[in-house]
Amino acid sequence: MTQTLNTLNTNFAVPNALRFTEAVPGLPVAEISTPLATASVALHGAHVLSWQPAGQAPVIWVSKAAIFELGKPVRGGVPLCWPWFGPLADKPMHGFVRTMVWQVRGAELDASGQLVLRLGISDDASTRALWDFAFDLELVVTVGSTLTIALTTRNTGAAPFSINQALHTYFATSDIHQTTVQGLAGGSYINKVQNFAVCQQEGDVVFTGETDRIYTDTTADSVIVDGVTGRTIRIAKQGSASTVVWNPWSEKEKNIVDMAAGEHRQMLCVETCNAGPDSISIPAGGVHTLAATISVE
Ligand code: TA6
Repeated sequence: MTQTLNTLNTNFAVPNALRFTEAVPGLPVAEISTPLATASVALHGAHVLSWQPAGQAPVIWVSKAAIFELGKPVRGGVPLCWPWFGPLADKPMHGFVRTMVWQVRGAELDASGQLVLRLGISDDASTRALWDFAFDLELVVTVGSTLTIALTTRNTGAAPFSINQALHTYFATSDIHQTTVQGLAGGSYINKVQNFAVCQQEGDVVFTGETDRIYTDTTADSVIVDGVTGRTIRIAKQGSASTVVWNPWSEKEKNIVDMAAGEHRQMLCVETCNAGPDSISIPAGGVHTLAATISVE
């Protein structure tokens, strides 16, 4: 059942902090504005589209060419990949929840003035056709001077299941050539641009070409350093054993219809995941939460 804009504003608007608008007709967006930060979250995909703590430049990147259309993923923000990551036979890339319309379950200001928004979905005939399990998913977005995104999976069926998942977060940066990622040194990664070869990370991650890597067996924080402004963005995580780092670079970018020319220079993805070999098994009745807390230092 789709929640209309009217219903959403009547039931969930928070005075001086949250109201619902539409990105395009039929695609509601929670617009959050508090003294701590502004943010927006589309109900389509439970997709965080922006977050800007007070006094900072935007932290999250969305393409100028992004497409806002029912059933199409948005290029940028924080797409949710679930219950698989990447391609799977003839099924939708990165799973099916990033193109579903989620329900708002609650919204409130907490004691420290953070806006807490709860969205959810559960299995239906369309999800059963792609993946035959009973589930409930809840995304809690906590918007303040930090941003926390927590995705809780509940197995509501009688059979166990396994998932891969990602908070596929696109970050804004001044110039990818002068951007590094700290926190992954010494770890190993699956290099998707070298035929899935397993490689070892030496030092910080630097970007000199197409980069598409699954860092496995890591629970460490990642820190993005913008070498132009000196700004650092820390991503701390929970319930996550892998981190994906992605930049399509100039050639791949040309094949991405919803990315404008040259935009790869101002973005990178550092994704809080359970990807590749890091799958999560959830028994009947079991629960798992994947979470990232993003802060600007
Ligand atoms: O997370 C990196 C990745 O899996 C890449 O391989 C790349 O294709 C990207 O996601 C974007 O996927 P999308 O389906 O959103 O175009």
